[in-house]
Amino acid sequence: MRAEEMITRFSVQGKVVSLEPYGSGHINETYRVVMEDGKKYILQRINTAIFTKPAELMENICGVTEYLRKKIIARGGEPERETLNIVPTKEGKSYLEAEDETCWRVYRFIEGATCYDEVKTPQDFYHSALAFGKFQAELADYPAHTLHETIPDFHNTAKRFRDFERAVQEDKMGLAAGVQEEISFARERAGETDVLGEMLRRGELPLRVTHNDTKLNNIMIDDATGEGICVIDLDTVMPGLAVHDFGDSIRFGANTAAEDEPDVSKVSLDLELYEIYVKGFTEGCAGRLTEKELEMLPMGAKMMTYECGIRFLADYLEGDVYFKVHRPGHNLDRCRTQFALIADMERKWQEMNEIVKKYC
Ligand code: ADP
Ligand code: GN1
Ligand code: MG
Repeated sequence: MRAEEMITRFSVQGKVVSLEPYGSGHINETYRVVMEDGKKYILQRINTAIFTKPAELMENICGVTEYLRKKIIARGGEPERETLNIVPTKEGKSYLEAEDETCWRVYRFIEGATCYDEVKTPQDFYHSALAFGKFQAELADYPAHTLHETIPDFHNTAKRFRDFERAVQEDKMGLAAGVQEEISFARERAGETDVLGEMLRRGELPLRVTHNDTKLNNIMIDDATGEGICVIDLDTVMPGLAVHDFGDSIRFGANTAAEDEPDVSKVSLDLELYEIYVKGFTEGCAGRLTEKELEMLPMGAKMMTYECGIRFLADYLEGDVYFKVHRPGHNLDRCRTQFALIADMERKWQEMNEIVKKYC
């Protein structure tokens, strides 16, 4: 098996005992590897169709994890568990570019912690909020200009909308006729897609070093203490908006249904979880969020949900070329849950804003 051959080219000892696909990420190919000395690793094939400049991507990750490691050591934490630890190749490189041009990397496996695909207890969600907020606070002084933009315009929702419209016009798979309701739903809200971008350009919202993919399964929760021990999936750490980091967590974690639930009647915004996240995130950011950022938190939640919705729908129309799918119509189900969640946010808009005011 290819992955088995790849792991031996990194600085690991002895033979492979087991190697199996792992996790539920939509982008990279991830494997959990156990070696005969008992050490465990995460081996990933980087999706180079999406991350077209792996050298720059890994430069970002090395920079950010080294920076975090120093902070963790300074506060007496455990650098082995509180940030990702890159295992170099046998040549000492941070990733491997194989002869067939596939790219691979290895992290030490973080033991005694779990990534959840759904909120099991409100406490877990609170701790994830605290950890994502703290992640941003710890990177507040990171030299942002040294970070490469791994996916240009990643959270440029207005551009995402134009890309979506192109997918509708091209209608490569002939599927557009069957999703007119969803297309209309997206178009009716097109006027909101540049609100946050405009505020950024006008200097009303600050550009910060953000994670940009803050869903619950990108955080490891310590099995013993329940704390958010490590923020993972650092592929999209780039300058961005704090409200987007807040918003993506709400989109994924404060939904009463899974991201890909086929029965949209199960979808709604859980206001209790929403409030817990507002509390944890603002605490984690340690007073750094400006008044405008706080005010725009609900908009961040709505726009991240909208953006994901149109991205899933565009991918459905393009023949599932971006997100991994596990059944026909998977991306359409994902789109529908996002749109149902937006409809519920619109119903609860006033409450969403009032909750934020409590923490201002
Ligand atoms: P993707 O970009 O595909 O989402 P991730 O980097 O998030 O890839 O990894 C996928 C899953 O692998 C995570 O959700 C988590 O369960 C697991 N994982 C990733 N890195 C580690 C690690 N260092 N230790 C333990 N588990 C990990
Ligand atoms: C992808 O890599 P993963 O599964 O954590 C995607 C995010 C989406 C998310 C939707 C690089 O995240 O932008 O919000 O799926 N990552 C990339 O679940 O496109
Ligand atoms: Mg992930």
